[in-house]
Amino acid sequence: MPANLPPEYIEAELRFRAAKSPEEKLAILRELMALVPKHKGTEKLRVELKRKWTKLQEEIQQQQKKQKGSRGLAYDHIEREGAGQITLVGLPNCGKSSLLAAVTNAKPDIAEYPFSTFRPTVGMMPFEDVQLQLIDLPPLSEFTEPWVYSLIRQCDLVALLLDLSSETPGDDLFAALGWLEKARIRLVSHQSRELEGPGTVKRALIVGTKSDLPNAAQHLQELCSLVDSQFRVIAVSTLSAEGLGDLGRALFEGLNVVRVYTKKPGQPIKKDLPYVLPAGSTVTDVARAIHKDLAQSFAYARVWGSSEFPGQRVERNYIVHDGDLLEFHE
Ligand SMILES: Nc1nc2c(ncn2[C@@H]2O[C@H](COP(=O)(O)OP(=O)(O)OP(=O)(O)O)[C@@H](O)[C@H]2O)c(=O)[nH]1
Ligand SMILES: [Mg+2]
Repeated sequence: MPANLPPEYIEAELRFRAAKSPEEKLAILRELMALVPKHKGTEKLRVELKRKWTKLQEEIQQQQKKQKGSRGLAYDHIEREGAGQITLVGLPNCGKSSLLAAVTNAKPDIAEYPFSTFRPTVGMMPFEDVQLQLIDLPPLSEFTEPWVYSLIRQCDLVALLLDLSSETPGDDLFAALGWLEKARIRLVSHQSRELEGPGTVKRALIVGTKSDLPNAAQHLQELCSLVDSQFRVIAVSTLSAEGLGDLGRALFEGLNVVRVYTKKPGQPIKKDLPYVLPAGSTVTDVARAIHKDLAQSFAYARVWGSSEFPGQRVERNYIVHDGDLLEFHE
């Protein structure tokens, strides 16, 4: 039986053949499917169009998946929460995900084999009265996707993890720094005040992992003499829990922030949840964090903590310290 196709169909068919992108082809295919007359003579043709339709849809889906992977649209930014954002960075299998799982409630994938992490996982680590935001990342290697470096550039502190059971701790350190350098990221001491480029300069500290394994102590020594106080080095084990108790303070200190508490005049001296501000902030900065009008309107503040005597009256540009309690007077 002849198909008896209308001239519009022939015309659309020609456009279909000339179309380049799968999206364009799919749009014309829709037209073709609507134009083809529905009778016995076109049955084979309609099956063929349906087959093409399915194939094109699969092709488009795969293309979208690939683009998402390579551009990492979903992972380019992670909203900062808590007292600061810390990325867990290191070579494959060094124990990043294990550390996240040990100190937060997050459940990242952990495996004996390398390259087990392929997306970021966020966890909140409690430290005294604040929370530190940790981000577990895929490892540094030739396969590292650009979004990993984007997240490192945005964080407040890098925790560079190095496997203390590795026979070559020094080489590992230089390999990790080398990958970062290629992405124009340079790590400096957590105390460094010089954060000007070229590229991105990030404060960092080194976390030696798997300290329970043989030769870890010796490798830790090697590493410490190599970095020669350029970076603070802490040793931890998620197996024995060694060092995990001190990790919170080390990371908090690495963030270079201060916790400041406030109370209203006449209220008893009591520390509620703190405001977290960059180290070096003044009393006026604290007032601004509370409310922008207060920054304008207050006359002076009283400080309990870093001041010479409790409740001392201080000026607007007084620099606050971690743990200070402030009382604002209009
Ligand atoms: N003995 C010991 N093994 C550990 C410790 N931490 C991690 N491991 C082991 O090291 C292996 C790798 O751990 P992961 O946490 O998956 O390492 P990772 O750095 O996240 O690995 P990638 O995501 O693949 O880069 C696993 O077999 C862990 O059980 C530790 O403190 N002690
Ligand atoms: Mg991992």
